[in-house]
Amino acid sequence: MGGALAPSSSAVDTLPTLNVTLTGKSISVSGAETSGAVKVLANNTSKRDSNPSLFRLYPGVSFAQAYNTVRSHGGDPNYLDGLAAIVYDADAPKGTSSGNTVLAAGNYVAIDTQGNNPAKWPRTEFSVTQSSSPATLPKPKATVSAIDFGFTSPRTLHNGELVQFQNAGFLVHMIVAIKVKDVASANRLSALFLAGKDNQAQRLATGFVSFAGPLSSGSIQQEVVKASPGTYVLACFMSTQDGREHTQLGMLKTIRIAK
Ligand SMILES: [Cu+2]
Repeated sequence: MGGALAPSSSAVDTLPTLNVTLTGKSISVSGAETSGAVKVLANNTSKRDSNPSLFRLYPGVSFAQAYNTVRSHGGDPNYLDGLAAIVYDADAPKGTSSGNTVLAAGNYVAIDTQGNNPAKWPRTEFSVTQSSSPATLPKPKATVSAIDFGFTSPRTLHNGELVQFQNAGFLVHMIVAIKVKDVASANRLSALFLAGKDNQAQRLATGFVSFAGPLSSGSIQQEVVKASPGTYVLACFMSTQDGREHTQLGMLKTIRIAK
């Protein structure tokens, strides 16, 4: 009788696992390096937070080529267009954490993007081969999409549920959630971010959760939501070419996270 009563999250555990080990000084990848849906299992053995990101290099493109192109444009990851895609970017606190994504066959670079100096980010290259029977992602309980320039999502997410975070826009976007005291605070915080008054806005924040770091158009990341119940504002702080943050273009949405 066990099968029918098994929690739906068991589907997550049937995915092939891509292991990413982060020491703070190095990053290494092992396990399922085949195309299709995978569970990215991060093992952070350092004493601080890490931020594993997976970049797929387009055929014939070297890491140096992609890196130098972004660097020569002020670090704007939209300049990866045609060279590489950011397919996964999740926080990895000390210990183990995981998320699901879909890998296409190709050459990849795994980078720990924690810290302010990209030249020092630990990285490693690996390749993903075409699977003859690629796994598919489990059905999420809810989907949050970043678009140009806003979010589509249910009004309420639930702690402990599997949510799909995806970039359905054309530009690179992130999906973070800022916790506030109540809806009135959410409205004030949003008005301040819209006006570009980030420092004042941040004073209203009582917590912060990163659901997805910068992701390229089309990238999908599934995670079990781990956030204390309350009111949150979804936000994207990527910059436009004129220097304004996406929050100033309205990339803000008030949601509730329930038990
Ligand atoms: Cu954005």
